[in-house]
Amino acid sequence: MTERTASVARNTLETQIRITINLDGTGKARFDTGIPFLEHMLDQVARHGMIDLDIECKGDRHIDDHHSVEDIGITLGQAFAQAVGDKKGIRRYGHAYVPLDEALSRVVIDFSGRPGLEHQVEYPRTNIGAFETDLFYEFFQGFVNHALVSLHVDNLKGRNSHHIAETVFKAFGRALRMALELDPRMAGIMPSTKGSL
Ligand SMILES: [Mn+2]
Repeated sequence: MTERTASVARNTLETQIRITINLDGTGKARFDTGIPFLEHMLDQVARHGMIDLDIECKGDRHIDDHHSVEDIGITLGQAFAQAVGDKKGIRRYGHAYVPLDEALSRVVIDFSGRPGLEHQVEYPRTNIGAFETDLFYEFFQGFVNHALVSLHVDNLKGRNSHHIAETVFKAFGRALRMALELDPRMAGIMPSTKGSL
């Protein structure tokens, strides 16, 4: 099997980011972003997606975390698009429901080649620690635009914002894992009657 890995560097005046991923990893993660709650969430994606993630970000965090979080989403999306290659043999669609105590979220993803985000998540708190919860939307929008996926993120239940976020990111990891898994019956076959994705 060809390696499904990617290394992407993205540099702007606002952020300098380097990301290496392996879609067929063991869930190993290394982060150096200065944004601990985002790292806690991306750790869930690595572990539950069985994807190796190495993410470094130096950003203009003296302003706030907005540029860094959005640009990590963008760069991660670019890395996924590169690593997934021509998409032959993948399951293409993935979904997961993940609970954590009272919280329950559902994520559905399609490696469709078209960007689309439906994000229905309301956080009771504006902040989780120092992290601003409205930045989760910016992360997913950046990811979707560059991974070229349709992504539906729905929180179904929850009271605690930390729990809600964690169910969203664990479900995102599980849905990615399902969608990117190679289906032995689809070996070498494009999972679309259009012939390309
Ligand atoms: Mn936690």
